[in-house]
Amino acid sequence: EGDGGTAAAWMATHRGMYERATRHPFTVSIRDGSVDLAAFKRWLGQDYMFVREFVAFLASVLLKCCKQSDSSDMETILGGLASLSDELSWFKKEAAKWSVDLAGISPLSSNMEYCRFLQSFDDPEISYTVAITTFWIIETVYQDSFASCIEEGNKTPAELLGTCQRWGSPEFKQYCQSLQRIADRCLANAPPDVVKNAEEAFLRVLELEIGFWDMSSSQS
Ligand code: HMH
Repeated sequence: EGDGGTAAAWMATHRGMYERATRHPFTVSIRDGSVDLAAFKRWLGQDYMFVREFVAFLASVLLKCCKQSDSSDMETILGGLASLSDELSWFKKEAAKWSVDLAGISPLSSNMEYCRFLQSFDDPEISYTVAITTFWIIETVYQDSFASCIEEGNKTPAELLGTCQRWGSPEFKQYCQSLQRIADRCLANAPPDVVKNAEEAFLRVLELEIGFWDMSSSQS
């Protein structure tokens, strides 16, 4: 599973960056139980705003997919888009539980930077291959990060387990693996310049994810 494809090859080539994104001090602190709850609440509010922008990004990926026509990827992407509806409800419920006022939040600069990157995919010139690869790695960083918080030996605080299970569950992992198969197939058929752009987008996501965790851990 996931072996032999371009996606797995990039995760290996860029191992250092990948691990900085998926074993960040913020998620490591969740796993070892030392997490600062103010930081967690900051993450929650900022990620709610991010996910709203992510809905629009996914709509742009879906549109590119539909225009490609010759693929059965549509159902996977549409399923992902549909599940964001539930995710937004979850954020509202979780915010209420932590007394985070979602209406009063403004995006911090790393979040705005990430959202601008997502908005850049509205450009019809950006290919489906680059967009689906970007989508795959965005989801995978969360999957890997939160799965590590529920691995054996974790000391994750009980009140954070629900959050970790949302992205750390076996179902979410399977979904990420479906996205990886789609990305690998697209990359295998793409011309070299498109593959290069996809790799750049892959690295940019890792950088933006690290910035997002940094922003959550410490107000800057
Ligand atoms: C910043 N990256 C960020 N937020 C998310 N919710 C995901 C990835 C995964 O959906």
